[in-house]
Amino acid sequence: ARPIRLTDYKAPDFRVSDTKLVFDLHPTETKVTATLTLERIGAAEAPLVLLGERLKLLGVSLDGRALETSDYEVTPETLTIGDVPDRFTLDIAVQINPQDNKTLEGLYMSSGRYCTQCEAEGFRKIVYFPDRPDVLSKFTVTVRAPKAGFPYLLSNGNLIDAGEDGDAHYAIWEDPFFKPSYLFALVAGELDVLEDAFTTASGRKVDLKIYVDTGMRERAAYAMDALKRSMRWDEEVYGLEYDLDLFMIVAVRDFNFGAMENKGLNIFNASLLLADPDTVTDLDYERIESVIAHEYFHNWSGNRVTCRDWFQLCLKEGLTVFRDQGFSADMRGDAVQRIKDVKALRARQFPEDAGPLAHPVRPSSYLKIDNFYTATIYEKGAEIVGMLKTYVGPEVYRKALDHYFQTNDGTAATLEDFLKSFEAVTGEDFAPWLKWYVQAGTPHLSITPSYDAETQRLTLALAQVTHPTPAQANKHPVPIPVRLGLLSEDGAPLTFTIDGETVSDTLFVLREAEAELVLEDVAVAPVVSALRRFSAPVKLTLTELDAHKFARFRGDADPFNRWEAAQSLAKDLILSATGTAAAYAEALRATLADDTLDDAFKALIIGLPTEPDLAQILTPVDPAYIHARRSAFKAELSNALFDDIEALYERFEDERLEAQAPFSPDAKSAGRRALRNALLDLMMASHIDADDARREKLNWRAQYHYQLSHNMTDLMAGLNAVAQLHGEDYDGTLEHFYDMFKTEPLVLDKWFAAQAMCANPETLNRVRRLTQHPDFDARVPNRWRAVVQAFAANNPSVFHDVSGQGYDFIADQILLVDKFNPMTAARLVEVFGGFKRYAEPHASLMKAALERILATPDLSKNVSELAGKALA
Ligand code: B3K
Ligand code: ZN
Repeated sequence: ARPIRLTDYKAPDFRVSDTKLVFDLHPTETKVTATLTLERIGAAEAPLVLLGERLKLLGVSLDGRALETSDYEVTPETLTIGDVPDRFTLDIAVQINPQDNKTLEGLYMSSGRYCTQCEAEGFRKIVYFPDRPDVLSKFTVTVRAPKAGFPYLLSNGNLIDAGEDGDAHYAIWEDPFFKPSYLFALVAGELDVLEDAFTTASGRKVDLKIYVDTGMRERAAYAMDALKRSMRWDEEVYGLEYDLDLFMIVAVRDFNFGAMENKGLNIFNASLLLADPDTVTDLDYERIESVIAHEYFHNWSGNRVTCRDWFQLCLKEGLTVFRDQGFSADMRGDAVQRIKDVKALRARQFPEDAGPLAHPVRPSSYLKIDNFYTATIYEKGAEIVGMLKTYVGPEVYRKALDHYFQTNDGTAATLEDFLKSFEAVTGEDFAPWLKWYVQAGTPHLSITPSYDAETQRLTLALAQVTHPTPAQANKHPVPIPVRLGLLSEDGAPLTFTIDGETVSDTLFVLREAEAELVLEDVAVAPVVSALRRFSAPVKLTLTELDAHKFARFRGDADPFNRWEAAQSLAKDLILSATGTAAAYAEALRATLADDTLDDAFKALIIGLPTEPDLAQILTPVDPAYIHARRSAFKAELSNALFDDIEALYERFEDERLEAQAPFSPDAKSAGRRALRNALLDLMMASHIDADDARREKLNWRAQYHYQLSHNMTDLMAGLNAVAQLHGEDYDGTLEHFYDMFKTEPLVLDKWFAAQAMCANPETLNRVRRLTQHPDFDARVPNRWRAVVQAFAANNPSVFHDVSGQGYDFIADQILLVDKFNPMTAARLVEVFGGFKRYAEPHASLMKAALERILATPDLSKNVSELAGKALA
């Protein structure tokens, strides 16, 4: 297959000012008719090339005249009409089979309902069309289906007509906003609806409707609340209002990813919408809130201003992630949100950027764009917007964004257009920032301080380097905003003078490969707190004493760096074979006793770096060593603090039993639960080498926690505690859980995932057994991910078992799912991505698994692109 390249971009030859679609829905023989109003805007001799896949063409007419088969050419991916006038109307009729469509792209059936997923290139599986994001059209859609079984017929925009026709009925939807085909959506079937309304800042009333499986209406209440808060927030923070009279969301069970921002008709994976205390955890509430916001925010960043081509994907995704992170920070606290976002960035994006699948935030070529919905596009893309905001400050940032939305509204834009808005409001050249978009790899930043007590001067030597990545050997410096402050060794903030001003915090932008920064009037030898709030997505090496890290752990004024110092110390201590937990335990004890810190922050700081975090800094990676060292360190920490954490846990336990307050998902209550559950988890770690009395106590605690929980958050924490001990109770507890929730698919996903993530070696056989379980179905992406993805991505010590059986299992699963759902199968290839960094025999075994995948006949483009790159 030939790659698509950014440099080959060519503007479309035809405009489609108007698109009328008629759907006659049928499970295996749906008829789709498109009437397109076309106008030539390119070369006079250019033929009309429409894209289409897996379509049965029933007929084409041009300006009302039926075309002969000799008038056009059909290939498996195109329909080409050679000789067309400059303005004309084209009628196309095709037949498709939604029931057989297990790719979950285009029009497909889920739980007896019709639904669609078009981004990025799914519309071409519905009808022939110039299916590219820079062709914007006004859509009018007629949906026709039997009344029985399909009472709701939904599409984008406003309902303009509806009626009956014997046993069938129809609805006609008109979307007044020009949109690309990837934002088209249709849903038809039996649904329950939760209704509400929102009045915009300018006083317009918007009807809000969330459609869910019958009987699930109450579980949409939290999503509705999150939606209204998102709408208000976007008005207040970005000055952006909703633009239609109706906003609909539909939850479906079978979905390849999280959710989709179709204009006026968002479609959600049910796992990111349905919520109540008995079936979802606090983490689910948090994710639902942020994804509801994300898809809603796309209405401006994505829909009103869309992307010229798919290389610009991060124009909408990076910006929208940055916007949803801002929303979550306002809802739940900036420091805690920032730590979670950086954890996610490091867990997913940093390894990607350091391995064979590294690509720029704006890639330069691809085989399947589906493969580029990556952490780099989303998370690193968001970091770049964040750096721009840090650099220009919040007020100028808002002006630049106002300018961006005003000047690009109704168009398909590029990253250059985005940066132009920063240039327009500052008068500065933003070309250097474009390097962040076109250059792959995480920059390494080093800072070496030297203090002269006599002159009270602190000199910081800063340097940056980005290592070569595949197909990009030479790297250039990027602008790196470095926020930094000083503290004394006992943790008090320390002022200094820069540019004649006395401050305790400053922002320096490193633009070249090296620079020197001089801070004056530094009264004592300082502790340097650099890259505060993680002001740039880089790997920092700061030359400092461990005592300085401890000082920051105990009292950095920047909460992010306080957490960061703890993580950095823990990483060093875990990986050095001689590290002991004593001093670390003392600092953690002080942190837990600090009443000025909130519970959610404390819960985060209790969490040690994960095994994948540690794998990023140990070369070659030895998964068994990492697992053993981390467990030993955690056990030592647990033993050192046991009485404290137990007392704290008990205090919360009493409080919980006394309060009897109804469950609330708010940030404060969730933080309390997170802390109590983190304490439980840390207590459990002491089971290694524990005596009988301790073991019995831990068993009892885990069971008690599990049995006395009144919500899914605590229940899962209890189940995970039981799993960590992996004692006699484990199977019985799993059975009990299964019996309670066997009719709740979303909860069963948690049950499957908890087993797949259990670090006991026995899990290797268990995951195979789980794929034979009557409730397992590889065709349901949520269920498949709950077992297979959870195992490969979140259970490193077992996945990387020296036998190579974990690799074999995952390779088999990728090949199995690739036969019917390539998009979802390909997502999993990345778990083999970093194989070259692993110690033997892992590296060879992982490589063999990739080779076996790549050698399989009839592999999809999706999987072969990623497996090929991973091996290169
Ligand atoms: N834009 C969609 C992602 C589409 C993925 C297609 N493979 C959801 C989102 O980012 O909001
Ligand atoms: Zn998005």
